[in-house]
Amino acid sequence: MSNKQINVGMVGYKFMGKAHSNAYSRIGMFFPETVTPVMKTICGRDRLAVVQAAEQFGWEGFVTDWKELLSDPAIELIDINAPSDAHKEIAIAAAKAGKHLFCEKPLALNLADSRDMLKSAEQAGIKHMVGFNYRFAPAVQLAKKLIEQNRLGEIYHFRGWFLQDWLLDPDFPLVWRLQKEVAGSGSHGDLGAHVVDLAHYLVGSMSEVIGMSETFVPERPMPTAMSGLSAKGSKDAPKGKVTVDDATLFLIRFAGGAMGSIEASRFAAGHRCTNAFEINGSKGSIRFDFERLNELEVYFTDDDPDVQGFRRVLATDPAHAYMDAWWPPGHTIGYEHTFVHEIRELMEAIREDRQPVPNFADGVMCQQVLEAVDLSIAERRWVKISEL
Ligand code: SOE
Repeated sequence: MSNKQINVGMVGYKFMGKAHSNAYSRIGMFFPETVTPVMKTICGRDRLAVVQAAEQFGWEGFVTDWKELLSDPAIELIDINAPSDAHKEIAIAAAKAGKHLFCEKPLALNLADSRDMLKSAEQAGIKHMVGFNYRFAPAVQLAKKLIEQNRLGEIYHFRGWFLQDWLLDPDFPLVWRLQKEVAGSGSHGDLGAHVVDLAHYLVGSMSEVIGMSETFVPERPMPTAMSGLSAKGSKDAPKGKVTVDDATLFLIRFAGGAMGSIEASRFAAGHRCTNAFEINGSKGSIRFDFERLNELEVYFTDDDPDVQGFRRVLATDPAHAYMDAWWPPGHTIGYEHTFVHEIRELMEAIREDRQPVPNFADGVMCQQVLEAVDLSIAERRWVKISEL
């Protein structure tokens, strides 16, 4: 059994609230050696909905005002997974109250806000983590290991794309993810942010970018209800303006010399959640597609010529990160496990008294790239990351 517990207060109870709740409740069972999160209090403004979520997800209590979480001395960690416009105020107040922080991505609506959040967290001396969960797929951990061990040699190319198609229907309602003042940006900040983080994690920092973006459907009917990625509305309802990008695509020069590209779209028919990358180096290549998240395809140039080709490594053996905690080899894991691993990293960081990775500094670095791309689009030129 773990010898330590930490009391959690969580703001948000929809898609990410459910994913995080599931992860908190799994840690003690599968990673008993680490700190165990205790699901104390969940917060949401809609009383009926939050009561239901508390019961369904297994939280001990609920509140309807996040400030109550901060004034409760028993709460040690605040988890923020409400829409992006709520992140900054809650995070800064929670840091001032001395609570550790776990915040969903994108960290804030813009770079300046994310820098303020990092500064407050550093001044308060608390632990801070940002929710880039895809790093925690064992196959992505394998990619990281192969690169660190120089088994791909010098890296020449990073090619990443995160494609969805849930906006194809022009009558799909104007949900919060399509409003700049609530979401910060569209596919770029929602999907592209994950790929930027993976590119940073695997290949390193970027020196300059140039991009293009498009909003294919500029107006949509107002919603009557929304939850997660689904929403209700009538096509005859009054319309509102979409104020974010539907798709964004950009080129990258990495500080280490590699070339890259990242594409994010919610209009890629047939792609439900294709978060994929390919990396080519002097000694080999790797490719990953989240829709097959247990696998990493690997190619080595020094394989014998008669067996050369991409091999499919099923990253489920105990040799792979986290897998000794789960099932016997070949018994695959899923999306929800990336959150369990992510929160396990946060628990380990608290246990070892170090910052978790990725933390708010990684969130800021990501936001800097997103904004550099926006600037390059506005000014139709290459933008150095150091300009921001
Ligand atoms: C919706 O586009 C979404 O759920 C994102 O918000 C997540 O960050 C991504 O993991 C999957 O798609």
